[in-house]
Amino acid sequence: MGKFLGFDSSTQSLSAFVIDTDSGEIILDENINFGDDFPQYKSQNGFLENSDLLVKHSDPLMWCDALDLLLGKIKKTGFDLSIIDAVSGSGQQHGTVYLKKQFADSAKLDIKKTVAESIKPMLSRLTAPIWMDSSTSEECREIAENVGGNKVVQEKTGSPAIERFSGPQIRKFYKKDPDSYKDTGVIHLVSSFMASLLCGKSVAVDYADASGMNLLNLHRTSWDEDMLNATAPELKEKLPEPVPSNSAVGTISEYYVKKYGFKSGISVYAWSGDNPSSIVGVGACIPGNAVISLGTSDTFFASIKSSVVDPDGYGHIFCNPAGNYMCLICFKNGSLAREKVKEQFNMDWKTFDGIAEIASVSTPVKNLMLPFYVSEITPLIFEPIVRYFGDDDFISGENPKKTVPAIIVSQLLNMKQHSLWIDTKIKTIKITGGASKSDGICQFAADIFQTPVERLKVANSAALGAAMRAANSENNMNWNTLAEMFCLTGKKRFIPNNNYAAAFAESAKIFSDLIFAEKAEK
Ligand code: XUL
Repeated sequence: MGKFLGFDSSTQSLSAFVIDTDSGEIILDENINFGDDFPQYKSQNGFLENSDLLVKHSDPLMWCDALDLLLGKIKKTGFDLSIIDAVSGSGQQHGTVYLKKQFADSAKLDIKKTVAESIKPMLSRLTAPIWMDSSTSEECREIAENVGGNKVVQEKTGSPAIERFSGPQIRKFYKKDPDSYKDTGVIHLVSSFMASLLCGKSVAVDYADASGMNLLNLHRTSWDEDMLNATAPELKEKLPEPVPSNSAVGTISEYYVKKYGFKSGISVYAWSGDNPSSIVGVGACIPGNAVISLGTSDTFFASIKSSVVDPDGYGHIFCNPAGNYMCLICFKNGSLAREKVKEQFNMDWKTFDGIAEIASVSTPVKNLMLPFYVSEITPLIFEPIVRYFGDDDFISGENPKKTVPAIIVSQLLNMKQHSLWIDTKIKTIKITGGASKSDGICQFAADIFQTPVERLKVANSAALGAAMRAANSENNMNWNTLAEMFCLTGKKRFIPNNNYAAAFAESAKIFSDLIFAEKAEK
């Protein structure tokens, strides 16, 4: 029993949760936002502007500064960080940070400097490609070819070669800038980079987040020699060791003890990806529940026993931090696309949600959109496409009462159609993330999936999951006990309206045909 800190280093913010496993309460919930708090990094949505819309990079020094800013903010509130017994965290998946050998040998932080000032001279690449980057199609083709095709990549790593995954990103860097690649001593994921910053040394990466690299052999949970060779030379020497998610990877560095008052010697447990941490944070690490997480990206994931793969290659299999596997499908046009509609009609979220709620309880929505305001991962689309299909007063693009329901329904139909390959029976959908606050979205999800939807009380399930993972790793606390304590769902359960089943099944088919036609045209 004790107090456990979980961080979440996401695309747009860094947050921290502290859970108290004696009282069953969340005793700290703080965050900072990159866009608002760091105008100097010119990253309003957490990434740098680039004239090539397929390229999305962030400045890793912003993540370093974020640690100082968030911990300083927590200290200022009077919260006593010396009560923390163990720490873990979650990071946006797939992003890679490139550091010189000096970091691999000793990433000691200087107490007289900020974290960013200590780390700056150790970077071998100034920016970090993140999960939103889709600029590596050529490298994906080359990697697949090098190992005998995408079926082999998928069989070994749980996914075909995917643009945003770390392996293709590493290959692109090696090809474009071989000298800096050579100068790189260690390549970290966002999760293992942030854990390293806490420990003041280069630490291991957990199996779950390592599964999103196209480099880990899922069956052996070790780096796959063929994948390494297909990606870049001498890569094995540059990668952290993959370890089980409950491994202690170090202890908190003196920097944080002296500066922010942490207790000396507490364990830092392996950080994981945000989605693997979320599966724990929503209490769904045991098969039977699927999760819809509505954040910068929308994701659909579930805990599964076998490593069955998606024949269309959109879904991924990752190691599950709680054991066995999880499947995941990621949609890039998540909240950023919903936000575009909100901005188009100059409305606030309350109005957006109000329209969604009214629409969700009237007739089933038939108007559809191709709602890809930015390039999309699922389905793979490289240029924005926004098209309307349905009533005249919807196609005009001037009717918010029709556009809001249409984007929500179309996004959920896209999710439904791309999750049909999952062979585990789903009894309940747990919904989390900022947009899950909308009753309309929850009801539409229940009707489209024809499955009851439960809304999690805590919206940031990645930070909560990270804190729960720290508690499980430190004290061997049972997942069910932790879930009963912290993964509470709201009183309201969203029950599917059976009368809408046929209409939404028909819309799902039409939506798939629209995508097929669009892709055939390209
Ligand atoms: C998952 C993915 C995104 C990021 C967002 O594969 O790319 O969900 O993890 O942080």
